[in-house]
Amino acid sequence: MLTLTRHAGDLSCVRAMRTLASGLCAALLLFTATAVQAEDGYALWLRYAAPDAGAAGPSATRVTQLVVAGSPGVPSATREELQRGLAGLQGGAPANGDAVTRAGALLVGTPAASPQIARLGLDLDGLGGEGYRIRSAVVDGHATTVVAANEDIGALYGAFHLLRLLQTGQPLDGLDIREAPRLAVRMLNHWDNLDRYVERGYAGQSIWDWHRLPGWLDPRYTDYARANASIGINGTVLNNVNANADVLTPMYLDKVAAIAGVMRPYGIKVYLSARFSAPMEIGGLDTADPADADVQRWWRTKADEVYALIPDFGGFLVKANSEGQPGPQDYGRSHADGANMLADAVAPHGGIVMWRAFVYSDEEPVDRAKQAYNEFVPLDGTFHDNVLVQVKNGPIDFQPREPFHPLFGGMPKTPLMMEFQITKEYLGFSTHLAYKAPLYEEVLDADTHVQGPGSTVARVIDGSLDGHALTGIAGVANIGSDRNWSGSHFDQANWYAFGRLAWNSDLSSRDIAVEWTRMTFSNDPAVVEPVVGMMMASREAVVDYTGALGLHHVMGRGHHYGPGPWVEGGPRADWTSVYFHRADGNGIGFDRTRRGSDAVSQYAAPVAEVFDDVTRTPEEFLLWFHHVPWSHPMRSGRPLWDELVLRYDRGVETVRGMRETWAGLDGRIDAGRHAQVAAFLAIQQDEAQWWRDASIAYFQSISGRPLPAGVAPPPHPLEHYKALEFPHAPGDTQ
Ligand code: GCW
Repeated sequence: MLTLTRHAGDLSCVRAMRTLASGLCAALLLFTATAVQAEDGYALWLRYAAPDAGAAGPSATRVTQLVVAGSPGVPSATREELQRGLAGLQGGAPANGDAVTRAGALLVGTPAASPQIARLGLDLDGLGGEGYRIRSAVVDGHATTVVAANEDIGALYGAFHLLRLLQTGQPLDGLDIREAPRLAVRMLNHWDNLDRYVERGYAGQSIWDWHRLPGWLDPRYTDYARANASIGINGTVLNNVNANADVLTPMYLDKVAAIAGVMRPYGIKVYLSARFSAPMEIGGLDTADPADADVQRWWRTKADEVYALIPDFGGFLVKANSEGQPGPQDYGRSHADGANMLADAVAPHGGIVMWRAFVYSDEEPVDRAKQAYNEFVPLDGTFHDNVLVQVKNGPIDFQPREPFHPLFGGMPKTPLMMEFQITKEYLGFSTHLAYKAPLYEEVLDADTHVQGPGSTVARVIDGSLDGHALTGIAGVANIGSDRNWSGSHFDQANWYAFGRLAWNSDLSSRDIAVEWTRMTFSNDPAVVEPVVGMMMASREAVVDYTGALGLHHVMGRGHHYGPGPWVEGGPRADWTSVYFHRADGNGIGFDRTRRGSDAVSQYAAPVAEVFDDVTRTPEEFLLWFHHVPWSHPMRSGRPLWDELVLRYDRGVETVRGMRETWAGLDGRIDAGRHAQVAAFLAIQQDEAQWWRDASIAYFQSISGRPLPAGVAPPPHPLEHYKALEFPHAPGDTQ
């Protein structure tokens, strides 16, 4: 469906038509109607839109014939996707064939399924099952684009790569591409409850419609699988890590099996979060002690039952002895005892266990940033072969900026899996535009120095540093039942970028933003450049207006919505803001140096030395590692207090600029998506201002310092901000 864009010219024309009933004007109006489609975001980056009028559109190359070798299952999914994509991009699907018979063909498959591919003798060594080659070749005398892989799933990934080339306007000649993923397990973690409530979800209900499953398979499941396969995601944990044991009952396992059936042709394995006490809750046992023979037998039998229904079931994700969840420590056993017991149950079936390291004890008085390391490092080397320890990117909890988690590099004998958060619990929920790829990139590129320079976090998790074959990465999903999947159009980019970096951690966040923008909005440089500019500035803006220079955990209590630097008291100190920022009349910041909590010593010596030294610590981590006076001189020459205040202002200013840039794109982007983004940016600007005002009001009440010259005072007294309440803010724990 075509809609008219609301150019000023169109409106004046409408006015003129009313008064003059001018036929000429009507013709002009039709003529100037641009091909901006009415869109709601459901298609994600798989819009396969025909070339934009007047812009450098998708590739001019036309595929004349489509040959996808192979039988049902993955090859059918590949064929359907290519047909759909080419039909959209070329304005009509090419002829299907069993073999290449004309120039301009696209040949996709494995040497085993296609004699024509086999005859080309392409070198597919080292690509594994998921890798692929894309080659311009001559097949039986016809110029052909070939997508070849060792296994069908590689061919599907190659097909998506080819579609990406076409969508982003790249020609199909002279191609010689070789791709294989760096990590074995690339997955989403849904924090979705069985009643469809999504913990830290801001995009509606869970997409898993448990009540209607297995009878009703929402077509959305297939589109979910397509979207994930397009970025190389090959696993999904369906339920919340704060798990309900019911998901392991026969009734729910039937539903899980139905979802697995939809995922299978797209190379996506289904996993479940397992509640450690399930043997008691649904198994009738009176203990969940991992050393107990009945408990071990229960899990083995349960694994057998799961695999009988879902032969390619991926395995279990476990949050144990963390934030009130049951676990092996309830019985005096270790995390390794618990993980290994479950690992043994799934091992005969080829399953894995992902055991989370997000732990901090109720009783420990130690700096929370240190606790996971303290608990897990002594267990290094004791986990069974099919266990991955899943570690959040930073030592606290998905803050807008954190230093990398010291466990990366601290457990060389254990494969560590990265856990990023795609949903924006601490970065403005779904209404703030914050492109998270620069955050992911910063962490992956961080150098642990454990084996000298170049020992990056990326090399820890891809196994190359310590020689692990079992490797993985997880992203806490931002997907829900909202029509646009992620709650906001721009949050789709975080899902997209997570998948792309999971496939290849060397990709740059900017290149990913360009790719995504071209596929999601337009190839028009007048759109791509400003949109990418907004995206690339956005995460730093959030850091600035929520608390820069290493401040962390300063948000509202419980729901985590909005500012709350004054939060204190309550059940535990390390759930308060004052615990983390430690502001007093003299200064601010958490002293994690050797003279303080000594968290710095959990890093390798060269890193520890930098973080321990206030003059060498990067300013973005200053208050993470140091308690410094308000007058501390910053590199800008300003005292810390002034710098902090100016950062708050800078954050608000960046959002104002983003809003202006977006307003300038009116008419170049379909009206529906443009309007929603514009409205969300207005919300973001108001809320950035609120964060800034409330934070300055609070910290000024502690520092007692005047605002730098020209800086506007907060419009309300501190008490106003403290009194605001948000009882039904979304996503809070239930
Ligand atoms: O980020 C915090 C969240 C909790 C979450 C927990 C975790 C699933 O506030 O909602 O629980 O981390 O990662 O386990």
